[in-house]
Amino acid sequence: MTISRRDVLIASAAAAAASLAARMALAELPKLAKKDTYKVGFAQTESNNPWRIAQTNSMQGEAEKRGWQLVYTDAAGSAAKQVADVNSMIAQGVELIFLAPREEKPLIPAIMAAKAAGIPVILLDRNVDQTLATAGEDYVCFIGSDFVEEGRRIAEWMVANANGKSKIIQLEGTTGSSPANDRKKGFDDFIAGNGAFTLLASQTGDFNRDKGRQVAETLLQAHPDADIIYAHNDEMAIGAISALEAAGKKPGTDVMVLSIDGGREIVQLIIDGKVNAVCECNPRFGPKAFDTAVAYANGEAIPAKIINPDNFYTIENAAAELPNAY
Ligand code: GYE
Repeated sequence: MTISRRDVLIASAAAAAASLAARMALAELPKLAKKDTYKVGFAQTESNNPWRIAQTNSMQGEAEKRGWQLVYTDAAGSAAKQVADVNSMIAQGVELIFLAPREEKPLIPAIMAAKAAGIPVILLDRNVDQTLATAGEDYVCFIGSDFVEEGRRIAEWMVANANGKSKIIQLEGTTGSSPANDRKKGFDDFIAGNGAFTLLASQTGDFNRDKGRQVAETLLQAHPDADIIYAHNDEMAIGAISALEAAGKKPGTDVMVLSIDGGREIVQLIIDGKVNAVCECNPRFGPKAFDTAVAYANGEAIPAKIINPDNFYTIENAAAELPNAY
């Protein structure tokens, strides 16, 4: 068979059209076919605390209830592993990926790889850098708490209940993660310009109990006059309580302890008088996450952000709410 110049022209025109179509498809969010069940992925970021375990249980329980196949990975606190986990889910042919991105920037390539492979992504609990990826275009939506609001609620309670306490140590979450950025912003913005309070130090404890303890220990040595500790999660708050007790101080009395997450352990610590106030961060994602995937398959308009409701715990309601805490 001979190939004419005309054949070559037709073939190259077809190839150009195909590559244009592929590029146009890239500009659009991948669709999800309407089906009864799906094979979906859940790329968890780490499993080193009760909040993560509650979230994973909620996702696995919902998948089981609906008879969906769930490919589960745990990045063990490494953004690089989480990118690899998403790539492996793509290779395994999942139809949708639920992603809890460890940090705002490093997970962008994973979102783009899923998009290029035609797999829609729903972000769970942590968001990504909004200048680098867009809801409705690169990923379907974000489902999670309003972290700025969580930090603001803690600051508001503190200002109303400080009783003369005023010198604050802040233990930040994982550097570069959206809850750490936003919980700091909500809190700092609320006290900015309020001359009664001083932020003595603000340092990361990586959302981790032992790192929280170590950082609190160092900061308490540098600032022995601190009388308020605000931790971005329960784990670091519990670590800080150990540091306070080791320094001979009474958490909850000598030093006000404030936290976010609201697991059963910290709610009990409110009852015990060692913690003063906790803004819950709701880890019960399963029903909403799966409902959102179905709504997306049905062609419904999905909002860019779906916000989970958060409880708030103090001595006023801790005993009554203990059974409801995760
Ligand atoms: O507060 C923390 C967890 O991203 C909202 O991450 C989540 C946070 C949560 O490891 O305990």
